[in-house]
Amino acid sequence: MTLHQNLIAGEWIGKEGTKNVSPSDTNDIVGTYAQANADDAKMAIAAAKAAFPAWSRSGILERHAVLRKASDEILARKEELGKLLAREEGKILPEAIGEVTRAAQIFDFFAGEALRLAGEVLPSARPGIGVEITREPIGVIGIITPWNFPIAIPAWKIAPALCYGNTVVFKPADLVPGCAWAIVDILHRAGLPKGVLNLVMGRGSVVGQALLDSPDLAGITFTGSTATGKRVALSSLEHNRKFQLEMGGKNPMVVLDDADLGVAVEAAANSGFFSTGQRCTASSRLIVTEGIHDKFVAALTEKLKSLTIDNALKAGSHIGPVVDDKQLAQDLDYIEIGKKEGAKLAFGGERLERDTPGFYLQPALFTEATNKMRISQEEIFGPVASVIRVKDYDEALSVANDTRFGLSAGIATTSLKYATHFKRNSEAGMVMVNLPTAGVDFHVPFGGRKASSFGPREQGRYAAEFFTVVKTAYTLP
Ligand code: UN1
Repeated sequence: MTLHQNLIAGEWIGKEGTKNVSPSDTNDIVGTYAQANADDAKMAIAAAKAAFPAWSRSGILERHAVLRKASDEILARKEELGKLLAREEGKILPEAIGEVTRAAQIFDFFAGEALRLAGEVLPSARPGIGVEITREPIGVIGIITPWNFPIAIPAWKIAPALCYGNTVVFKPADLVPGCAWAIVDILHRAGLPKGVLNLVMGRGSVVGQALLDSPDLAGITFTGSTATGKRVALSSLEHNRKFQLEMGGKNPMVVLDDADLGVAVEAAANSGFFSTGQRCTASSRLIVTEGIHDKFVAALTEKLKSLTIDNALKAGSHIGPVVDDKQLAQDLDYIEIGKKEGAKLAFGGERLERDTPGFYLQPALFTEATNKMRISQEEIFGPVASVIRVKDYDEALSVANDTRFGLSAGIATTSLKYATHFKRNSEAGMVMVNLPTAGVDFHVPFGGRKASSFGPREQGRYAAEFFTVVKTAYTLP
């Protein structure tokens, strides 16, 4: 099998590889991917550092052209890349193709942003003096991405980094090197000068740690667990560099008595279970008022019964497997914890056997949960959600906000009054009315509050906050 190598200073290098196994079928080897070591990471950082002066001064047309070309190729290959993504991560093919399309849209958006770089000119407080405010790239950026969005999250970090003139060392999650390799290959062939984008695939404890320990990174942008995010933060303070963190969620989905039942059930099923619940924007707390509670639980249970859990590549699958055996063990563990805590397992929660050997889990729905339970407070990251019964909107809002996280929050209601109040008073970075908590646009800010996020927002024009630094220049002509 071809060895997919790391890209360092414009050269594909690396001898030893590990096998990338599909969670839908553990006999399906997606590919062999080189494992970088700490020295490779250091070489990659040095290459990015050497490439920075020229790239930071490169013309906007050059940056535009590379990002545009990458977008075109990703879109042209969306079926093939979608299949690769579905095979290595386990989300179903239509979702995977959707994610690849999103990656293409992100590159397209930032290709355009390269042409729209702007600053401000202001009069000084002192007559005769001019003040200019400009944005400059920050330097070498370390990009550390998770396994659950193998192409979209790398895209939404790499595209703005390059657009604004930074150079990059990219460390994808060890479980999903395939899409990471493909996107780097595409950008490399699109004409990036050597060293501008470097790929170091490998273990977090080795390659990720080498990035954290480096004094030469100007910034690290990270999406992943809260525990690792904290380590990124502490090491960044040590090295005086910028950092941007997107971490966990425990997103609430409120369902009020006046909700359209069909809308509420669709939103809850999508939020809680699609993409196997493996999204930091997933909702695992369904906070439901008394009047609609029983109808909602019955309708959601019917919906869950109708879903097909099977191989990500199989036509008709609604939900693919859990990503690996470790995550499956964690999901099953939380299902046991929920039962012990006194929640009622109303549906699912069993491991499933399918034609191909994989990590299949029936979606699990708990009822009679309270917000104090561990299943309501800790991020599970699987197809497990609980219904928490509340008496009215006020209690729903207070339960929704009673969490250490604050990424996304949803409400299903036909009341303008409650929708408006919820948008204003939810302590989350993103609020969804009559929509799932997950599934975001590519051109608007993404991010959360409290323990979910740290630093400037990602995506859209707000991405400039992290990927550039502002300069204020005074001139006496
Ligand atoms: C989405 O819900 O469309 O890791 C995106 C995650 C998020 C991305 C969610 N950073 O799940």
